Amino acid sequence: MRILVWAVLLLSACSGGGDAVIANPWVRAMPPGSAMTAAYFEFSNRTGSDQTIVAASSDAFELVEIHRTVTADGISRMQQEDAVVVAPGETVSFAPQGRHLMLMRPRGTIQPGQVIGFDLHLDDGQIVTFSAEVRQTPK
Ligand SMILES: [Cu+2]
Repeated sequence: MRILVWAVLLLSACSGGGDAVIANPWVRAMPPGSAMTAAYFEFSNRTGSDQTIVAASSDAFELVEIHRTVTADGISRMQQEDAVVVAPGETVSFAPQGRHLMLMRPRGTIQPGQVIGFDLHLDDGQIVTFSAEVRQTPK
């Protein structure tokens, strides 16, 4: 019986963020000469409690930050966000002109069609993994 319990615990620990669902992920193809780009997706919380994204990482970039584009007095600028709280049942969009993962210092050439893996780190220690294709425009 104890073995069964451990198996269940292991399974839930390996499911990568449990009940978070990532939809429509993509990475904007890098313009020539650019040293940074962004990743977009929708994050749905299918659990019964808040899920808080506190960091993101990728093997393809040395630095990944959570940013939000805000417009004030007609000027758009990006702000770094320390945490994104997703309420139960809620979906948060990372989309152009809004929240995004800022991808900086690529470790190699980033080409359209390439698939890049990401880890989203939650405040409870869970990691939500997903992969996103590099493209000029969303699907
Ligand atoms: Cu940014």
